[in-house]
Amino acid sequence: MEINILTDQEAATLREVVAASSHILILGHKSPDGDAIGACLAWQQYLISLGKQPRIIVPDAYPDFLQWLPCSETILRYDKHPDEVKKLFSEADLVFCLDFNVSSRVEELQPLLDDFKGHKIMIDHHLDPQLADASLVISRPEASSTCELIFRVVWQLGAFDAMPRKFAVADYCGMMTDTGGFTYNSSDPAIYFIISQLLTKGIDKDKIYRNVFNNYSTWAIRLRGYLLSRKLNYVDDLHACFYSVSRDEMKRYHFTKGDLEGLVNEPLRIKGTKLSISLRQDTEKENLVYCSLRSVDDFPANKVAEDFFHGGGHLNAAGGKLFCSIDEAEKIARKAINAYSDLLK
Ligand SMILES: [Mn+2]
Repeated sequence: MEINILTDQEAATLREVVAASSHILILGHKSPDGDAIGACLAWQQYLISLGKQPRIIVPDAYPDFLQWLPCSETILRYDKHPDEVKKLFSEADLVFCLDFNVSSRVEELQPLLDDFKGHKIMIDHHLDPQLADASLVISRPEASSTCELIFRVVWQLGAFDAMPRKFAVADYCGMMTDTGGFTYNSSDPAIYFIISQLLTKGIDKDKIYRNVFNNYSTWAIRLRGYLLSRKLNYVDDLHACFYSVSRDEMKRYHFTKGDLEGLVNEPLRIKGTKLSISLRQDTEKENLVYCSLRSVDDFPANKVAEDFFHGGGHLNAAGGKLFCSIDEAEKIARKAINAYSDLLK
């Protein structure tokens, strides 16, 4: 089984740039998910093993269900500490961009990243990487997660034996969350070799699962139940559905970040479902709706996201945004489903 993914040239560049750098930043994307946070924390351990003192920076909050991760308290939020982050950027000589493919994915941090004159190295699994002036782009869209890539790189560089348990916890967490607990995009045998290696570090994978997936508040469970029970619009003959959640509804259920994570996958459990669309109003802006799409088999959720939701993504997992009311967004979702009726039937 092939674990190594870097060419000799790439491995050499990575080693050289890291060795020559003394102020290293690790950057995750806006609204960081388990893979982004896991990759940042795991990569931090790798760099620490080389004697570096990297800092992790993310644009904003990450969900409650990741806050138990070892060393997560070292993650610096730009929205809370803008001056400290600007100072770190001004001193840095190397920035790692993990789990995102374009600088716009760090949103308010984009100017700092774009203007950064030191080395930039991207490690990511999204399609179409675009990073101007990057010293190295390790882009593998076929990988299940960035955490899978982090493992492969660390393994190839011969550093895995030296990795502590917390490397394995963070890395496993990211691989697990990006595959829905190894229920999609997870048939590559190498994934299970990697897990077997991570387990040798003494991680409790069942506990990691519970920490992440069984961590809801009572309000969150009630909100999820309410949406499935009262808000799901299922188009029977097209095996497709959508639901929306408004600001007022989120307020009523004391919504906090992460409460609706993954809910868009739930309707796929209805027999025969091919497409599920979630529409979530922004908690502040009236005319901003976040859209999330999930599909199965070869139905292209990313095409629907491109055509109707100003977005894109993977074949079976895509997202986008609408700049309209939540009612208007529902109409657009219905229109999108009808437009794809030939493929959905
Ligand atoms: Mn990812």
